[in-house]
Amino acid sequence: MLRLTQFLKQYNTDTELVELINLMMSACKEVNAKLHDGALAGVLGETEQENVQGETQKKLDVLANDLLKHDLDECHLVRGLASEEEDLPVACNPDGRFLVAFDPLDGSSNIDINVTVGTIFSILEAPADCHGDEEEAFLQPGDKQVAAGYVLYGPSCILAITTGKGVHMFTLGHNGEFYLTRENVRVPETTKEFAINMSNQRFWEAPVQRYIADLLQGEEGPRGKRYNMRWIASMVAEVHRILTRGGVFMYPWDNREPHKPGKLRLMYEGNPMSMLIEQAGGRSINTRQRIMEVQPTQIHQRVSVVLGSREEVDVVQRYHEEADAN
Ligand code: AHM
Ligand code: MG
Repeated sequence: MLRLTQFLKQYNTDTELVELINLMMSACKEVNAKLHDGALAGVLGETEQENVQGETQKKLDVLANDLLKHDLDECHLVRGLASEEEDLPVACNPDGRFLVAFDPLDGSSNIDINVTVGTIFSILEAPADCHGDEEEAFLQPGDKQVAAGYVLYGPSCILAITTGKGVHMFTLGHNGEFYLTRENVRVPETTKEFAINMSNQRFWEAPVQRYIADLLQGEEGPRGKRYNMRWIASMVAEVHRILTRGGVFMYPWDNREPHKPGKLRLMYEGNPMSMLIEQAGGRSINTRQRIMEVQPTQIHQRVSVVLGSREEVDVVQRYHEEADAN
């Protein structure tokens, strides 16, 4: 079986990028160990703090953030980092070549119930003259990412990664090594499975209402097939399912907080997941445009997300274009 480093070298991956990915994986292995110990390590439950986005932080959100931040800060390759749990970007090494944006523990509402969570990361080249703590340095469209991936902490601990040459998956063995378990993952072009938080239905825009209503009609509706639904409330787990057996995942804008484009964050959720999905042959849009073409304006900015099997994302886009044309 091929180890992560051997595999990346075979793909002629930039040696500095290999070093950075390995370093991030050592932090993620520590997060995985803490999650496994759970209540034994006293790491479940909430802190008294809120993050910049007004969300109460779980103890493990903070712990995962601290582990990643510490390791990245010590790495000579990292100029700066941005995290869901940090108000502002943090400068690391002045000579570092890369910027790393990450969500240390995505889906953290699932921690206390022992359901899958994950770390999502996006790697960018640092602009020539930045120190690493300027927001503008990070505000590059997703198309500029040099690598993106997630580590899923579930029944198995799995890394899904792309450096722009397809998507590959590695499973963490007992010996602490990631081994290649799926090469060149492809998202099936068609699907009969969708994922959306249905409890927000009354807040959605008309085209989303219409699209989901049509799916729910099954073989008697315009789509002519019966759909299944899943909602894990952990984007990492949903994207992993879609990379494995197809599907469509949606977290669209809704009018609960109308001034925000959605719940999910562009820089460390939308962009890295879009790169993985597109590299696996799927599509990822903000209902009207490719997410990776969106020009970011703020490090914590939100984005509407529709991603997954090509045919299904095309249909969602068409419903929106038809609504816009009327
Ligand atoms: P988080 O980064 O604070 O965990 O929030 C992101 C998560 C996603 O993983 C998931 O898709 C979504 O929030 C679930 O939202 P909801 O609580 O509406 O089901
Ligand atoms: Mg998140």
